[in-house]
Amino acid sequence: MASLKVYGDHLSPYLTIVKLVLAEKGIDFQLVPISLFKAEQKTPEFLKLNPWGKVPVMEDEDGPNGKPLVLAESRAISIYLAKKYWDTGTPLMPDPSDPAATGRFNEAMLAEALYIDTPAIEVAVEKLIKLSRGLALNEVALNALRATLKTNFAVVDRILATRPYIAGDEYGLVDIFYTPSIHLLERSGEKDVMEGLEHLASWWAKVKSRKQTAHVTAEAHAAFDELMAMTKTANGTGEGDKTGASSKLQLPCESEDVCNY
Ligand SMILES: N[C@@H](CCC(=O)N[C@@H](CS)C(=O)NCC(=O)O)C(=O)O
Repeated sequence: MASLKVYGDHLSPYLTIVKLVLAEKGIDFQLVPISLFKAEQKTPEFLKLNPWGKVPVMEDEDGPNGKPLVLAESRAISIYLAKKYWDTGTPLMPDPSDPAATGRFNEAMLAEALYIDTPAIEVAVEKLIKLSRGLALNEVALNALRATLKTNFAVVDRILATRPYIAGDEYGLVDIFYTPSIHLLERSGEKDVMEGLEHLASWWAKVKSRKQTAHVTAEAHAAFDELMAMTKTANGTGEGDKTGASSKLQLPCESEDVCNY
C-alpha cells in the first residue's frame, strides 16, 4: 500500500494538479475518493484533515523526520512533493539555491493563482456545474469573466514570447497549475478567450501532449463525461437546457454549498 494518500474527487481541477505532479514524478499514491456531490468534504472527519472543507488533501505517512504530514492546498502540496521527490522524474522547480529562478517561479505561480485560476474556474462552474444542475447561467457575470480572461491570457502570451515555459526554460509546476483551468475552458466551449494568442497556443500544444500525464487528463475528462451523462439522463436532452431556466435536473447534491466548488 502506498504511503501517500490523496483525498479528492476527479471533478476537482485542484486534485488534477496534484495528480499531474505525481505522474511527472512517477510516484504511487492511494486516491481516497471524497464526493463533492455528497458533501463528503464537510464531514467532521474530513474537517479534521482540512478545516477549510476542501479537496484535495494529501496525507504522507512517511513525512519529514519520519512523521506523518497532512497538507491541503494543491499548490502547497505540489511544492512539497516536488521538493520531497527532487531527484525523481521531472524536476518541476528551480533549484532553491538560485534566487533569480526561484523569484521568477514565485512570480509566475502567484500570477496564475491571482489572475487566471479564479476567473477560469468561475467560468467552468457557470458552464458545467450550474448547467448540469439546471440552474440559470449568469450571462452578465460570464461576459465579465471572459473579458478578464482575454486580457490576462494576452499577458501570458506576451510572457511566453520571451521564454518556452511559464516560469522559465523548463516545464514545471506552474505549467501544471495552468493545465486543468485551460482544459476546463476548452471543455466549457470557452477557448475563444485564448484565440489569436500564438505563443500561448504553441506552449499549450506542448503541455497538453505530455505522455506522462495523459492518463490524468483522461480521468478528469471521464469525471466530466459522467456528470454530463447524468445531465442527459435527467433532462433527456444530452446537454442540459442551455439557459438552465427550465431544466428539471436534480443531481444528488445535499446542499447548495457542495456544488459551489
Ligand atoms: N485553493 C484550493 C482550492 C480547493 C477547492 O476549491 N476545492 C474544491 C473542489 S474543486 C472544493 O473542495 N469545494 C468544496 C467546497 O468548497 O465545499 C486548492 O488549490 O487546493
